[in-house]
Amino acid sequence: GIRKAWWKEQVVYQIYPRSFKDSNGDGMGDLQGIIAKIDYLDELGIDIVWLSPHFDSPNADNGYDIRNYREVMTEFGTMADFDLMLEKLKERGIKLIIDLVVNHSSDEHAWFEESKLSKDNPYRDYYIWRAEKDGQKPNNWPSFFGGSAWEKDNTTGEYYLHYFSKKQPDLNWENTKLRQEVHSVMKFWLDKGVDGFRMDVIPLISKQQDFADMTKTQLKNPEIVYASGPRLHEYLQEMNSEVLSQYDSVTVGEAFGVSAELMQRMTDERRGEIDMAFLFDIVRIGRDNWLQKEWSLPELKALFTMQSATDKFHWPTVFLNNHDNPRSVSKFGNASSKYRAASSKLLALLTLTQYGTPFLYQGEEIGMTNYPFKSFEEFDDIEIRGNYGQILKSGVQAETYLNELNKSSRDHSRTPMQWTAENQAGFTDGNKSWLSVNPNYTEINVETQLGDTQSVLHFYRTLLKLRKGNDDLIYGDYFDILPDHKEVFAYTRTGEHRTYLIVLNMSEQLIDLNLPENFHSYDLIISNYARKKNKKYSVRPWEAGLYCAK
Ligand code: ISL
Ligand code: CA
Repeated sequence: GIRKAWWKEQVVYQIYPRSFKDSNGDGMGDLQGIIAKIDYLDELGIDIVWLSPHFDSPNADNGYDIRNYREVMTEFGTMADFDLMLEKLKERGIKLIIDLVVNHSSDEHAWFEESKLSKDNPYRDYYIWRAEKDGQKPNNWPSFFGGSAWEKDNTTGEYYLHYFSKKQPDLNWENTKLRQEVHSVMKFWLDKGVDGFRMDVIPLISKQQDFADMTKTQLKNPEIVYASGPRLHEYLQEMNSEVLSQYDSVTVGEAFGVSAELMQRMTDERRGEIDMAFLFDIVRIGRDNWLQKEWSLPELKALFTMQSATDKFHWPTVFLNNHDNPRSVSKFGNASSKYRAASSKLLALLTLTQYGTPFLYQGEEIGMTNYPFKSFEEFDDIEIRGNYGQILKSGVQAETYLNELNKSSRDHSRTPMQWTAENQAGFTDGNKSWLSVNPNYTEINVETQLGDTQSVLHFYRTLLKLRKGNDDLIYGDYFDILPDHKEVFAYTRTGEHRTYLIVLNMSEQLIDLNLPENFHSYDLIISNYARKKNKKYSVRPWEAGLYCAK
């Protein structure tokens, strides 16, 4: 059977620190704000916090551009605040994993300041420099944040590589000294008691050394070329043997650009690389770069079946939301006032009864929705600012692009956490936040839901309690019983002691389900509707039910 592990049984909650809670009224979230909310996290019942980057950064990409790996971003507080937060979390038995962003650093990192000084500087090879070629850039590789992946630096007249913004130069993992620096940073935080890492775009760290131009087809999804470097497994195995294997830690890699096969290799426990990975096929279903196309429920179900049909050496992650994707209730549920609560609960049941480690995102537990952006100026995201000009120059109408951004922009999930119906949703005591609060905070906020046993928040708490220590739900075999149904997602989890049936109507229709006779004897455990018992399973709009065989 599968090898049991704490990180396979527990639920992770992602905190985006700048938008979680502001403690000093400057409109920017901070670590003291997180400390103030640890009781809330404890009562919610999550087990692990994944903290998005808290390190010193000029914030070109909201902290995913690190200037000092051993210091806390001044806007977020001090190292003493970090230590206190870690101590308080541990007191409650809550683990902490932090964000390891080592495919690139900030261009303001001391290493880069040195590296760009001269071609023979000892830090030159910490980054990837190439000379001009026939008056051109070294090749046609693109940046994800617009334009070329090469930026010319006038001091030496050479170009440096940056897959993301030019303020995020890629680190050169070919350089053993650089790899040792990364290992040392990892030990610094693990020795403080951190429980592991989420590894930012980790498949991109090995570069194709021929730096050949990409073909037109490759240019459509450059991440596929970037994620197929020759030494990725070697670097991960070295990181594991040099660092991770010496701690009881967990690692989850952002499997950006990798195929399911490559992901399987990276997370095969026999290979000693990383424990888990985020595949984006589910959370980005229907996405074609910035376009959000239609998708069908059978397509979504097939992805869940694929990732759970794994052997005992692998373990998937389950998530519908993070800081790079729109709000799950707006993408997968129904954000209308009529069905928002019901569909948020349905997504809670889906996420917390699927096969794999669930990752919740701040605000998902109260059903926060996308933000009504009215103009490009309202967006903060460097990915939009960097690409906007190119996209409009390519002939895309401004309102078309704005309409698409209102479906898929990363900023939807970055608006401040909604704590109360008061000023700035109780996120800050100040009179403005770094990114505007969603105007629906008066109806959707923690405080309103805390006292309401029918709230989304209460539903998450109940499910988290029900799931804790329930090996049948956690390790039970997964089986989709209606893979072709267009509106209903119904599956079983069969453990050693109990079989559970989960029935989710992901539509606004009332549907008569002809479930196999044997399911009619199942007991209802929890539903998002006050259900009357009846012979057939007629499921109401966005109805979600968890049943258990006697
Ligand atoms: O798909 C994407 C690129 O178009 C983005 O969602 C994102 O850049 C990608 O998933 C990688 O994300 C990670 O690395 C980025 C950072 O901006 C993201 O916030 C981080 O999650 C660069 O560090
Ligand atoms: Ca603050």
